[in-house]
Amino acid sequence: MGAPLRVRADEIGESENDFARDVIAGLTSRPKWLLPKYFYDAAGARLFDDITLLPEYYPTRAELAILREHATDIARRIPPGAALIEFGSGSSNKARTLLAAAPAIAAYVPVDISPEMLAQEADKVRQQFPQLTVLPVEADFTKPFDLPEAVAGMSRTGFFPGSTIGNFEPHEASAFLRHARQILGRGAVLIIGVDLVKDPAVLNAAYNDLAGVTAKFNLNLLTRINRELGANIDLSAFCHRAFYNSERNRIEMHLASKTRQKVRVAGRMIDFRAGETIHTENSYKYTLESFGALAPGSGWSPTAVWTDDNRYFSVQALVAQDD
Ligand code: AVI
Repeated sequence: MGAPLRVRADEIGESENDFARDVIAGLTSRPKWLLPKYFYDAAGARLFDDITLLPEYYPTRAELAILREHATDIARRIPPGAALIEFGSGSSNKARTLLAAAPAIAAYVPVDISPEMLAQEADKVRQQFPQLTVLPVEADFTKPFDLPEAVAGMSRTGFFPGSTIGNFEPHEASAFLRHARQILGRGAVLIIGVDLVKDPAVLNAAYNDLAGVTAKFNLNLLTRINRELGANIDLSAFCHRAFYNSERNRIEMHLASKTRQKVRVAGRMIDFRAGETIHTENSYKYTLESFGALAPGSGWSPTAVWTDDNRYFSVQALVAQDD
């Protein structure tokens, strides 16, 4: 593989412009939209951590239960001496659960866009596993990035928990799987968390928690736009809306304008009709069959599936198809 990733100062400037460009593109479209990757500024990342602890938000608990209960079986799918590459590592909780069950893993490569989170979580992993080589890579995992030189000769196992794949449109999910196949190379394994279709009441509750944390997480996107793009959006004039769209097997999150209003964002005036929404996120839910059909068309062969007792969530092992 290539040289270790280096971030250039002009790339940092570029990403700020990306934010302005994407927000203007989304708010001047009909229907209006914003990209969910922008939820995760420092406050958004903290709110997401709070979401994972909510009684209604089952995915994190269900996935951790699967990783714990089937740890030995999952670890058996990972070749000895492999490097574990985590896409969008965030909190290292799940990786540490997997690493504890798979002592033959030689290196852990968390890939994340937030340098603070990377450094903090890498330290936790080093403390718990002093023998393990930990090689953090600061990068947007959805774009091409170089793996550290040190893992060049190792077999690679990707780790993509949390059903983050569900936040991609199906064609993007397929493109991501191909991209992961490309980065991980021949003979790779991918351990991926995939949230499952279930009773809409369970899904609707998970994204409309009684404590209002998901609403804060959604509205924080407007706070970020105000702060970073010199906007004047009145947060009290918008409300959180989340619902399960059963035709498309996805939770949709929106921010709804309570009134007819105009806001200024990066020097532009944006009009809202009363009730008009900004579509901020989709969270796709798969059946075992629908994910089982997506993977083979995207460079991977499914080899094992584990679920929790409720069959709310799945962890799946895929192996790379040969070129
Ligand atoms: C990160 N992602 C998998 C979460 C989800 O469930 O789609 C993001 C989230 N949005 C609202 N609550 C949680």
